[in-house]
Amino acid sequence: MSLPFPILTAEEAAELVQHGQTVGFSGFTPAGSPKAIPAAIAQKARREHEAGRPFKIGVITGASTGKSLDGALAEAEAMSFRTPYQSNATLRKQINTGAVKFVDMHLSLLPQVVRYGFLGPVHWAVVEAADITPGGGIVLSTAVGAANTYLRLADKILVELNASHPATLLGMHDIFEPLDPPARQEIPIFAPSDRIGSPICTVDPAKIVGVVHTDLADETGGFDEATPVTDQIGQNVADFLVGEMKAGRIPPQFLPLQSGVGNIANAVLGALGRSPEIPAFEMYTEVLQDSVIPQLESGRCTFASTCSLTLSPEAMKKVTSNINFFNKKILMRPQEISNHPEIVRRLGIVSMNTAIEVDLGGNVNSTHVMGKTMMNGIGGSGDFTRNAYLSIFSCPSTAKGGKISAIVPLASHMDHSEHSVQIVITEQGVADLRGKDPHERAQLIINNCAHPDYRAQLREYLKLTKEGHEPLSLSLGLAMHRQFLRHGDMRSINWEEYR
Ligand code: 0RQ
Repeated sequence: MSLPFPILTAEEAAELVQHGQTVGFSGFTPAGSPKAIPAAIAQKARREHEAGRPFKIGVITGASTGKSLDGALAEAEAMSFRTPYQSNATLRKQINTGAVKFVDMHLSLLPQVVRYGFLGPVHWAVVEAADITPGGGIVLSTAVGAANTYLRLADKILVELNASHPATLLGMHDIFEPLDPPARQEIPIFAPSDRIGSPICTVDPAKIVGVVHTDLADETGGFDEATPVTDQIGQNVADFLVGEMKAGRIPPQFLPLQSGVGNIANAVLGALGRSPEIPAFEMYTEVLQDSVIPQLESGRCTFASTCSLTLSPEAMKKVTSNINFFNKKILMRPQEISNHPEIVRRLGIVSMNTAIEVDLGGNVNSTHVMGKTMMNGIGGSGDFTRNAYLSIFSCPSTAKGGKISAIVPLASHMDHSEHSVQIVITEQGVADLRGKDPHERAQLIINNCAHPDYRAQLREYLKLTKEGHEPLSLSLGLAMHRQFLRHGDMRSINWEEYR
């Protein structure tokens, strides 16, 4: 089918993007992110810099992206502003030196923040598509992210038509964008498989200024091999959920699951799939990782609503080679819907996210190492945690070979407060914080989740903080962090040194 749009090379498309403009890119994680155009924009930035001219753009995406987008643009020093989430090592460094301004945002909020105009105008939508019609119908590829909003709001559109994603992905997306207040109504999703929108994004064809043909696989990384620690965390989560079913707090047909990204999340889902006592389950989540694909095939997972298919090339091949099956099992939604608090609360989701550190009050830091160094961002973890039926945080009890305890007196940065965090799980065990006061919480977290190397010193801290509703010492709360920065190891702290 011939298209009425100019067919451009990636370089020609990049030439159109000007210094100082804001670009909304499709994708959510490396899945569905454009590749050729951002890489060409990075090349253009290098040329401009060599010619002594400034060239930086504002980059808004769905979540993290791949090496051709965040990687290439960061290496070319072509980004002035970035939101809402990232996971690229070069960009992370630039954020932490202040070279790139980064706004860490709840992913469900991003599309409305853009619509409300809080981030200024979006000059370009650059989206990856599996198919496009002459009338401006766009079949997105392996994610929706916030692409539907960028396509509608942007002044101009560039499309990467990627032959590596089959046009048969048509039907796997459900595009729905709420109206803004005061006209907003309910989002009519009552089960993870409910379809409420359109399988395509429809745009004014006059806004499409170019189509770039590509044939590039998503730049998704693999996972680290499971370790005894990650396996044990997964097992502890599965055992906890079985206990909740037996106690009648999870219904026999189970509740929809959300799971974060990364090694821990992948291991947890693997363990849930293997657990014979957990019935077949549905997912209402933002990221579908490799471990869910065999579970969809075997029927352990009966349906997955997601925002992206963050799959390795091998797992993606399984999906595309059996697309008729997976088209009935997977639905991709905009992040505004996949992460929407209204739906998370209504469906009674069991949320499972990963912490960097948890404090004795049950507050969770998901984003900043030693309180100041940005790791990735809050992502969707807050959207789900605050509204889940059961909100679980898991992490290994220690990091960096045992030199850092993930259980600390006071979180050095706070993303999820004690009011939202219900269950903490490490390889050591489970702290169920529901209905517990702050002193009970602290005892449970130390006894059940802290590594044995740290239990005695955490108990000493508690002894020093008996008074008050919260077990807090203003002078000692961050002493274990200071101990690490001073001595390279949080263990064997002498509390007197920090009084
Ligand atoms: O460092 O990479 O140098 O080895 O953090 O940690 O244990 O491999 O775990 O891959 O699951 O990532 C919280 C970062 C965990 C992630 C986080 C160091 C550790 C290692 C990675 P290395 P692991 P994971 C869905 C929902 C926030 C967003 C979210 C995350 C590296 O899960 O970004 O949940 N979550 N979104 O050594 C110093 C500590 C540490 C530490 C871990 N206490 N101190 N370093 N690390 N704990 C996603 C989206 O919304 C898109």
